[in-house]
Amino acid sequence: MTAHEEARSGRKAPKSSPYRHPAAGWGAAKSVAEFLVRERSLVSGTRAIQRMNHENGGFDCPGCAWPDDRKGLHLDICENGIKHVTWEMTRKRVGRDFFAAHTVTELMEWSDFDLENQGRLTEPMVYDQASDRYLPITWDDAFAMVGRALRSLDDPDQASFYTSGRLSNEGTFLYQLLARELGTNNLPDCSNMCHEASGRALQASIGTGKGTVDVNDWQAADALFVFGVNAASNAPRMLTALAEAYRRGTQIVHINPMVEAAARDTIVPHEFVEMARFHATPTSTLNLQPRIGGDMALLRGMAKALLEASRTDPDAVDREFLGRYTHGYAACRQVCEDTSWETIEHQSGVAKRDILKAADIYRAADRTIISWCLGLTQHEHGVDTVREIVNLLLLRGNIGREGAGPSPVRGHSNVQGNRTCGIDHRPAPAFLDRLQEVCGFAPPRAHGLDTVRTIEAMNSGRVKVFVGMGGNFALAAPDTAYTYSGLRNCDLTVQVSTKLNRSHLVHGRQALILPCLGRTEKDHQRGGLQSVSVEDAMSMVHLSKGMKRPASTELKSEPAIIAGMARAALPDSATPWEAYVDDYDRIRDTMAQVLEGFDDFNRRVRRPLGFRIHQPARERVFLTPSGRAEFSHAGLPDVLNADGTLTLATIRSHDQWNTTVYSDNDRYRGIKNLRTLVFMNDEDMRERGIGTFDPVDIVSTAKDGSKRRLDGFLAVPYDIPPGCAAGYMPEMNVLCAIGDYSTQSDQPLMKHVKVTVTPATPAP
Ligand SMILES: Nc1nc2c(c(=O)[nH]1)N[C@H]1C(S)=C(S)[C@@H](COP(=O)(O)OP(=O)(O)OC[C@H]3O[C@@H](n4cnc5c(=O)[nH]c(N)nc54)[C@H](O)[C@@H]3O)O[C@H]1N2
Ligand SMILES: Nc1nc2c(c(=O)[nH]1)N[C@H]1C(S)=C(S)[C@@H](COP(=O)(O)OP(=O)(O)OC[C@H]3O[C@@H](n4cnc5c(=O)[nH]c(N)nc54)[C@H](O)[C@@H]3O)O[C@H]1N2
Ligand SMILES: [Mo]
Repeated sequence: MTAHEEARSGRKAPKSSPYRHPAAGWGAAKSVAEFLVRERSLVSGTRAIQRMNHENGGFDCPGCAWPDDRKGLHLDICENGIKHVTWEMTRKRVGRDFFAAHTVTELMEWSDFDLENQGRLTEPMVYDQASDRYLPITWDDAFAMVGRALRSLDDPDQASFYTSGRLSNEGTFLYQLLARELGTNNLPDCSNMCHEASGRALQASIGTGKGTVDVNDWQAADALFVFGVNAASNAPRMLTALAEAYRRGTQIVHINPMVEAAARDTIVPHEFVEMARFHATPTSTLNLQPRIGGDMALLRGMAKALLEASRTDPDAVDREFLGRYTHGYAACRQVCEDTSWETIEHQSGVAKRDILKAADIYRAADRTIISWCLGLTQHEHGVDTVREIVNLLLLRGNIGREGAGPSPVRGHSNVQGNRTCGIDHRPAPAFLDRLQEVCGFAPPRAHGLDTVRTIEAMNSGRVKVFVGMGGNFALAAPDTAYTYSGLRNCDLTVQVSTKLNRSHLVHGRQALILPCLGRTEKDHQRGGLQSVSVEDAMSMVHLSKGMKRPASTELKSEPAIIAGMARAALPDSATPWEAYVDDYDRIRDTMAQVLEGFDDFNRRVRRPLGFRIHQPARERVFLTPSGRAEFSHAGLPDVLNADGTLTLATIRSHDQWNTTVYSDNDRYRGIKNLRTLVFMNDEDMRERGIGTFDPVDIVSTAKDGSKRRLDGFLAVPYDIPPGCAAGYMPEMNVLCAIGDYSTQSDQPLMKHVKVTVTPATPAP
C-alpha cells in the first residue's frame, strides 16, 4: 500500500489546524527536501534547480507564468517550482512491462496519484481492445494511425486539438498549423477554463487581451490590489514582489473570501539571512473577504466611493486622462450612482466602511496595479468583473504609465504564449490573413470548438478524433462523467504526455499514448541542440533550453510529434515539416512573418532576458473601435443563493499542480492527509448539524435543474463568509455541470457551483 493509499484508506488521520507560520521559509524548505528524497532525485534535482530560470540559458520553470526576476537572481525559484521540475525529472519509469502487467480496467481503479507516480512514459503505446492493455507501437505506425483517422473524416471539424499551457511557442505554432491545414479551428485549450474572461474583457476595454504591466511596474507601484489569487501556492514568486513592495511602504490589499497565506506574511525564498533569523515580512495591509462572486459589487463600490469623493477632491479622478483617452465615462458614472450602497453591501458581503478603506487606499496612491486570477474569472459575470477592474483603473489614469495597470496572474507557464502563437478557436481574421499569405494555404474562417463545446461534440458524435497536446483533459474538464463519456465515444484519442494519467485510461475506440520530452530535457535534432521559447504572464518572450538527458531514448519532442502527425495526415502539405523540426530557428523565422510583434524573432529571443511583445495599451494606444479605452456599465448580477444553498468554489491545494496531486496536504490552510473535504463557515455547519470532519453529501444543482453528487467528503470549518464553501479540483469537477458556463466567456463556472451540503445519509 502506498503512502497515498494509506492516507486515503483513513489510516493517517486527517488533521486541520490554523497555519501560523509565514509563507515560504522553512516550511517550504522542509517540504522540498522531503520531496527530493521521495523522488530519489536529491543530487540531480539540486543541480537542475540551479539552472532554472537562469537568464543565460537554462530552462524555464514548467510551473506558473510569473516572470523571472530581472535583476538576475540566480535562485529565483520557489518550493512549488522545485516540485514541478523534480516531478518531471523523477527516476521512475513506466515502460512496456508495466503496461503488460496491468489492464486498463484495473488501472482505472488506481488513484490519480498512483498513476502519475509510476514515473515518466518511455515509448509510444497503442490500446489493444482484445487484451484491454496498452501495447508498444513504433512511432511510424503511431503517426500512420493518426494520419489514417484524420484523413478518413468526412469533415475536418470532426477533429479537435486540445492544448495544455506547457506547450512551447514553436510547438504551438506547428500545432495550430496542423489543425488549420487540415481545415479546422477546433483548438480548445486550458485557457478556456482559466483566463478566457480576462482576455475578452481586456480586449473590449483596452483593445488587447493581455495585461499591460511588467515586473518593474510591480516594483514601482504604491498600491497593489490582489483579487482571487492564492499566490503563496500558485504563483509563489509573487511573494517576493509583495514582500519587497511592503518594505517600500506600498499598500497591499487582498480581496478573497479566504484569507490565503500570501495575505499575511512571508519569508522571501532566496533571502537566506532572513530565513536563518526566521524573519518574516508582512505581505498585506488590508484583507477584505467578499462572498464568492461578490467582487464586482465590491469594485463598483470602490468606483462609487471615488466618484463621491471627487465632488470635494478634484484629484480623486484624473479628468485629463478621462477626457483624452476614454470613452463611456458618463455611462459608467451613471451606473455607479444608480447602484445603491445597500445593494453593493448586500451583493459583495462587505460593509461600506471596509469598501471605503480600500477606496481610500486607492485614492491616496499615485500608481496602482490591480491583479487577479481564477477567483474572478470562473464566474458567470467574469468578463464584466474584469472590465470593472479596468473602469476603476481608468478613473485615475492608472494605465500606460510606470507602476500602474491591469495584471492578470496567468496559469500554466506558457498559456499566454499559446494564445499569442495561434491557439485560438476564434482566431482574428488579420492573423488568418497573414497565415494564408506566409504559409500558402487557405485557413478555415469559421470559429471552432472550445473546451466545453468539444465535450458536447464528442458526446453527440460530431467530434470523432481528439488530440490532447499535454494536460489531462479527462480530469481537468468539467462534468467528469460527461467528459468521460465524450472521450469514450471518440474513434481515436491521442494523448501527448510525459506521465501516465487518467486521460490515457478514459479513451476512444482506438487510443495512443505518445511520450514526449519535458522542459528540463535536451532536445537534439538534426540541426543540433534546440531551444524553445515561452511567454510569461507579463509578455516577456525568452528561450528555454533543457539540460538533462531525456528520460528515454525513444522520446520525441513536441514539435517532432506534431510534425509526424502532420506528415501522415496531410500528404500533400507544402509545409516543410521536416526542415522545421531539424532546426527550430526555421519555425521562428516563419513565426516572425506571421505573428505581430515577433519581427527579428531569432535574434531578439537570444537576448539575455528575451524581449517584450509590444503592447499598445501600455503606451495609451487603445485598439478599440472608438480608439479609446472603453468604460463598461453592466448591471450588477445577483450572486446570492436561495435558502439553504451554498456557493462552492473549486480550488487548488498547496501540494498539487492542477490534476497532478503531490500529497494530501494543504500546508498553508493547515490541512493534513485529506483532499476529499469541503471548507465551510462555522455557522453554516452548525445550522446543518455538521461537525468537524463529519462526512457529508454534496449535491449540486445545475442551471438546467439537473443534479450531481459527491459522497463521503468531510466537512472542515474555515474562515470563509457564510453561504460560501470551497473544495479541491479535480475531485470536485464531478459537480460542475457541462451546461454551466458563462454566457460572457464560455468558461465553466468552476468558482460558482450551487450546492447543498447535508450530513451523510448512512448507506441503506
Ligand atoms: N502550485 C501550483 N501552482 C499553480 C497551479 C497549481 O495547480 N499548483 N495551477 C496554475 C494554473 S493553470 C492556474 S490558472 C493558476 C491558478 O491560480 P489561482 O487562481 O490562485 O487558483 P485557485 O486555487 O483556483 O484559487 C483561486 C483563489 O480564488 C479564491 N476565490 C474563490 N472564489 C472567489 C471569488 O469569488 N472572489 C475572489 N476574490 N476570490 C475567490 C480562492 O479562495 C483562491 O484563493 O495557478 C497556476 N499555478
Ligand atoms: N473544477 C475546476 N476545474 C478546473 C480548474 C478549476 O479551478 N476548477 N482549473 C482549470 C484550469 S485553470 C486549467 S489550466 C486546467 C488544467 O488542465 P490541464 O492543463 O489539462 O491539466 P494538467 O493537470 O496541468 O496536466 C497534467 C499532465 O500534463 C502532462 N504534462 C506535463 N508536462 C508536460 C509537457 O511538458 N508536455 C506534455 N505534452 N505533457 C506534459 C502530464 O502527463 C500530466 O499528467 O484545469 C481546469 N480545471
Ligand atoms: Mo489555468
